[in-house]
Amino acid sequence: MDTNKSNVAENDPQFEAAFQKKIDAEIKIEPRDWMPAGYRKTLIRQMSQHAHSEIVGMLPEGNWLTRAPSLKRKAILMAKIQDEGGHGLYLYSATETLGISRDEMYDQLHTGKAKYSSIFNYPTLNWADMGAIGWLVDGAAITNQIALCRCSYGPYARAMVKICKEESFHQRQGYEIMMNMAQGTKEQREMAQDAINRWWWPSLMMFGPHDADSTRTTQSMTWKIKRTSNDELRQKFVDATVPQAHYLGLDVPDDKLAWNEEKKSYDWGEIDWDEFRNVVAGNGLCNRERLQTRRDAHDGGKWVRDAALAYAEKQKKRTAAKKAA
Ligand code: FAQ
Repeated sequence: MDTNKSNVAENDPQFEAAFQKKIDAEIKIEPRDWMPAGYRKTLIRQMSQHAHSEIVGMLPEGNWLTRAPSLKRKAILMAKIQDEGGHGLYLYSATETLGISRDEMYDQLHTGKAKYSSIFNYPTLNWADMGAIGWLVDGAAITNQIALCRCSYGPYARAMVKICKEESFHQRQGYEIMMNMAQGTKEQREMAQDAINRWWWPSLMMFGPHDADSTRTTQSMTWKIKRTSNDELRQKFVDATVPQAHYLGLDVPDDKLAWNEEKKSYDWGEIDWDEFRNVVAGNGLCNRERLQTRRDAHDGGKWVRDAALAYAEKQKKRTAAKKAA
């Protein structure tokens, strides 16, 4: 059946079966293809949340631009933050292909209706936090996003390929900051340890609830939006990252962490799920501040958007007048 039609009801069972067949055959779904209402809704939710995470994620690092310890570090940090803004823009554009406008998405973010990653509600207290964010937060993001490169929705999957390449640079620059600090003075080593102490558990929370508590995973995996479950990705991240911490000579803040020779992976402790739920519900250390900063930036940028729109309108009229002449 040709599912390349958009004029059929979004809950047509015959089309739904053909749609799933397409997914099972690893054929990408494109914006003009027929898709079930639930698939569209799930994608809009996940992709817009992801876009919001990218732009809110600029804030904790932006906080350190004026205090970077050297010109080189400042230039690298500035480039990284700009990359994150760019990721947000690809993702908003990709989400718009599903029929929601950017204004609606911004509105959902600014009114607190939409979520963004819990990790960005933690404060950045010392310079080593820039290292820990690059190493751990971008590291966790890549672990998740590599799987999303094979998402069944074409525009999301393609955006992820480019984003992962940039995130990989971000992860390395973060690790390099940590390496420098771990090999530095006693105070610098202490700052590096303090940063890992504070960022380790929140980074593990980025992968979401346990599979058994995840309301979305089963359906999202059937639709191949997600390829790997939250717990599997989290374990992958732990297994890759613990040896990196040991190489730095830093401790991972988990008493239960132990190599399991049989499983060939690490056993580790339990996330504080009350803290996770609290932060996701909007009550973390920085939730209110982050949202207010976003709202202020949006309001402050209104004159730029108005000017760009006025210019585009003028150009449109000029082109039409040229064509008519
Ligand atoms: N924080 O059933 P599940 C970066 C929500 S940043 C907040 O497991 P799902 C840039 C979840 O949305 C990384 N909310 O849901 C950067 C759902 O809520 P809903 C950005 C969370 O969707 C780096 C509910 O809990 N990456 O790269 C969190 O199947 C460094 C139930 O959960 C993404 O956003 C959380 N941690 O799986 C910038 C990845 N976890 O909608 C600066 C894209 C769960 O039902 C510096 N997203 N929730 O109300 C995903 O892969 C998925 O949405 C998961 C959750 C894995 C986050």
